[in-house]
Formats: sequence, C-alpha cells, structure tokens
Amino acid sequence: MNYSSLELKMEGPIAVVTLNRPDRRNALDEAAVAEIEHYFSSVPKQVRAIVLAAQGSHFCAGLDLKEHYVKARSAAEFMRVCQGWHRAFDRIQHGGIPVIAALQGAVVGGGLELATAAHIRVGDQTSYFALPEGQRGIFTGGGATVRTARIITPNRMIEMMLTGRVMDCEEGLRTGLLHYLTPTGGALAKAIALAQKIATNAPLSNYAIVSGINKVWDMSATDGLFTESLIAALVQTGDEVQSRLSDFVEKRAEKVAV
Ligand code: 1HE
Repeated sequence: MNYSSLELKMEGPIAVVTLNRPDRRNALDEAAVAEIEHYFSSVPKQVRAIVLAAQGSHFCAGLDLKEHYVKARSAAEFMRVCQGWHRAFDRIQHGGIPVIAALQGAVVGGGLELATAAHIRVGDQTSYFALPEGQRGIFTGGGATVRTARIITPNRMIEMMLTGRVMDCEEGLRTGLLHYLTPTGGALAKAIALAQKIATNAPLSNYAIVSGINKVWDMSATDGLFTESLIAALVQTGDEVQSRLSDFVEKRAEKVAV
C-alpha cells in the first residue's frame, strides 16, 4: 500500500508510525483509517514495538467532519465506516505488539479513541482530551464506549460527553489517560525510550501482556483463570525462558530495584 496519511520510519526494532495530515489536525478520514488497518495488520516481522505519533501541534482531531458532512452518509454507510474503525483499532490493541502513543495538543473524539487503543500513552504539557460528539450531534464510533470508558470509567465518560468539556494533561494523568507526562515537546522522545526498553522483553511475553490481559478482562473469573493458565503454559516454557532464567540464576540479570 502507498501510505499518504501515515509516515513510517524504523529505528532499530522500533517502528514509528506518524499521522501525517497536520493541515487537517490529523482528522481521520476513511483513507487514513484504512491505512491504519493495513499497517497494523501487516507489521514487518522485525518490529518489536511501535510508537504512534502525529505531525503538527495536535495529535488527532477525531472523525473527519468535513468528509462526513460532504458524504452525508446513511445509517448503513456509517455503520460500515464505524466497523472499519473498530477493525483498525482492534489491530492496534490486539496485534500482539506493544504500541506507545506520543501525544500533544488535541486528543479528541476519534483521536482519543485511537489513543486509547494504544497500550501506553505519553503526553506533554500541551496535550488535552475531550469527547465533543454531543456538541456535534453525533456519537462515538471508534470504540470509546469500550476502551475509553474502561480507562476513565463510564461515569466520567458520560459527564465528558454531555458537557463537551476539556480535560487537561494533569487530569489526564490522574485518570489514566496518560501514563507519563513530559515537558512540552518531550512525548515522542519518551515514547521511543519506552519502546526501546519494551523491545528487549521476550516477544511472546509482550504478546501475552498486550493481548491477554484485555481479553481476560472480558471473561468470567473461571474462564479468565483457565485462559491465564493456558497463556502462561505457552509463555513460561521454552528456550528463550531458559536462557533468561539462567541469566538470573547465574546473577547476570538486572535486579528489580528502585
Ligand atoms: C478538521 C477537523 C475535523 C480540524 N475534521 N477537518 N472532532 C472535533 O469536534 C474537533 C474539531 N476540531 C477542533 O476543535 C479544532 O480544529 C482543533 C482544536 C483540533 C484544532 O484547532 P486549530 O485552531 O489548531 O485548527 P483549526 O483552524 O480549527 O483547523 C485547521 C484545519 O483543520 C481547518 O480546516 P481549514 O480548511 O479551515 O484549514 C479545520 O476545519 C480542519 N479540521 N478538525 C475535518 N475533525 C468514529 S466517530 C468519532 C467521532 C468524533 O471524532 S467527534 C469529534 C470530532
């Protein structure tokens, strides 16, 4: 695929995927969502972690409202669009590769849905969050009712959607939308540093962490514990584990220390 809404770069085992429509504040039109789905469905084998970033002073202004207006889609057409977003963001969340989002400026509407499909979010002092769908006369459609609500609670999401208010970066940090808050302009460097560290984990452990925990959360306790034992049986055995454990036993491994 020829990407025009995304810019792709490799830094060793890290892929940096950058939203590249800053003149539209990286609003997501159908083409951009199709590119996201395509990239995250065909990530090159050597990639161990992905940084999701954005050009310009805003991460993402959400649904391309101009395209939506011009196309004046029917309910059936928007359901298809919406399911395209779900497929694309599901590939981010459950693709098995850790995704770290680097955020600045507006992370709003569908932009927040995109950010909450990532596993780690790093913001800077300019980053802020909102769900202005109510004001626009629309609703979320990129998975916020599932992913964003799980992070900030349905209670808080309802209030944000009804009022359309802006949540600043400090509140973002408190509510779990941000895992890390950096000085202005610092989110990308921090996200890359985290990706480099994460890339040194065993790939199968990373796969289990990014996919297993959210999947188990959707299950009953009985099913969850059974699934955990199956995942652990796969991840906890084999040559890579033996080699890492021998590093620990022979005192070559890093300790867990503050
Ligand atoms: C856009 C979009 C967009 C900007 N679709 N074109 N999202 C929203 O309700 C957010 C709407 N956007 C804004 O509130 C502001 O644009 C920002 C706060 C993000 C940025 O402000 P600013 O002053 O830096 O830029 P701007 O001048 O408002 O925008 C620059 C251009 O980008 C301008 O076009 P131009 O032709 O006048 O240059 C804007 O029209 C354009 N632009 N945002 C299309 N969203 C699956 S359902 C998901 C539901 C949602 O996502 S609802 C949330 C929609």
